[in-house]
Amino acid sequence: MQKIGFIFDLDGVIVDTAKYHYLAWRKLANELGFDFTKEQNELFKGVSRKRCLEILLDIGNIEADQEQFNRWMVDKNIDYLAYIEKMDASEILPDVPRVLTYLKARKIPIALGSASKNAKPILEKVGLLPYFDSIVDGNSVSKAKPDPEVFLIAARNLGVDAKKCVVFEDAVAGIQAANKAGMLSIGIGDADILSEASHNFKDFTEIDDNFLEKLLN
Ligand code: B16
Ligand code: MG
Repeated sequence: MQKIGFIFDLDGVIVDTAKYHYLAWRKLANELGFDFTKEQNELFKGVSRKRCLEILLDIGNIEADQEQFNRWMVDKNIDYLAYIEKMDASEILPDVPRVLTYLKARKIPIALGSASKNAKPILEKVGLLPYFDSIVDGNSVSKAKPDPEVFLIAARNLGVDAKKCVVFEDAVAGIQAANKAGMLSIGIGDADILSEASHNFKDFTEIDDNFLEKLLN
């Protein structure tokens, strides 16, 4: 039987860092003289930092040269880092450790496939780093989701055929990336928004051992 690999997105799947991204982007928007709503923040899920700033500046109708653009990217990240500095295990989303422990006990290779350049320090902060055999994040990819690159690199690092990988994702772009990679996509969150996923769950509390067992077989 061919080996199976599991790939987890980070923000919105393992931890809810979207709220911290939101606060940091809203601060920048306010400094630039406009508001940034929680609804608008939905557009930022799974999207690279650079693309987020482009969308934010579009919302505020603001133009910037490259130097200014880069400075705002740095400013936003400094504010975001101040939030994640205070993170601990209490911020892990429900039942994520149960699923990771289940897979680890069966020696299933596990990777992270995230757009974030801050993925490793976040996993360290919440104490989940030891579960991961490979971390593929915003520092390791040249193309953002919905391009499948992040998940294909993760599969290669795990030594698992892409078609034998299962991906947990909370963003539409992430589900599309997993589908393009030929992997089994599992949407975590709103099933109407993530309708392109092969399976949908509100969160990991809905994923029981029977379902995991079926995936492994
Ligand atoms: P950073 P994921 C994504 O992480 C977030 O969903 C997205 O909102 C964020 O802009 C992106 O990471 C980049 O994050 O600024 O930390 O590099 O969902 O792919 O784990
Ligand atoms: Mg995400």
